[in-house]
Amino acid sequence: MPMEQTGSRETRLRRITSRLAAGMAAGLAAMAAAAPAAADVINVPQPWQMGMMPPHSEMAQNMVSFHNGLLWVITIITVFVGALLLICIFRFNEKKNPNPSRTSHNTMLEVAWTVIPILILVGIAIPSFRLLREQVIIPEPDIVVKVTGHSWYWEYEYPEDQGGFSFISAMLERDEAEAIGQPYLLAVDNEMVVPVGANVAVQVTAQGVLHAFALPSFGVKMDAVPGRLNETWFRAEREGIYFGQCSELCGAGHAFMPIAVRVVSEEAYAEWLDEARAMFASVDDERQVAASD
Ligand SMILES: [Cu+2]
Repeated sequence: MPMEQTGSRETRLRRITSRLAAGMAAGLAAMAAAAPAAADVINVPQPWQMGMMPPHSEMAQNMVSFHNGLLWVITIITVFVGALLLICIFRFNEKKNPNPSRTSHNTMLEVAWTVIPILILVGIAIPSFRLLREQVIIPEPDIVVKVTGHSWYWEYEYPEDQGGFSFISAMLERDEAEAIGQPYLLAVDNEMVVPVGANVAVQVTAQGVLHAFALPSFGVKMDAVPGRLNETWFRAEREGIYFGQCSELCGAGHAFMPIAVRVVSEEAYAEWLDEARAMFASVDDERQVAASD
């Protein structure tokens, strides 16, 4: 009996070990297969993540620093006001302080509680307006891309001098996204492609309903309004694939119109332009048929 038990335990162990080894081998193979695409992906959301998405442009970096600085200001003010309230409640309640002071004016104090908040607000306003200026005043663009929000997908248009084509970018289904090692609900079939280190001016509009073009890694969020052309810009500092989402509650497909930007080297961009020109120049008619379905 004990022999038999040992025997079966050994068999079981061996079976588990071999299964584990096979599983690990399969896992490694899957990782190796997924690695090339997955390695390009930057800033994939993780469960229970907190704070801002890691910045990957100077603008986004400045925005995150400003946000973190403000958090300190807010915290100090809240703690200070909270402490004053607690002192009032515990030190000056009716029991502890039955004969309250009759003072109704104190010029110094009144000047102080007016001037100090003004100084704090001006201190916040200066870096805030500097940041707004950086966003609003678009530097000399190296490339221009027109982005149109549709219900519910994005369309990217590269003007005549850069390619003269447009294409539709639609979300991939779960199995398609997994097959290329990209996150479902963010991966798309045709990414917007831009060269690294270039000033990219983005013209944003929409057809039908409001959308918003948002790319947190680059500090970009711009309303896409039908009949209006808004403009924003970004400069990506690192190659890779970046994701964003429509940030205007636009309807039933709002969660299913992700934004994906592939940042590549100058040479790779030139190559892509050639390929894209050949590929998308001829699909215009097909697309119109598909869109009217
Ligand atoms: Cu939308």
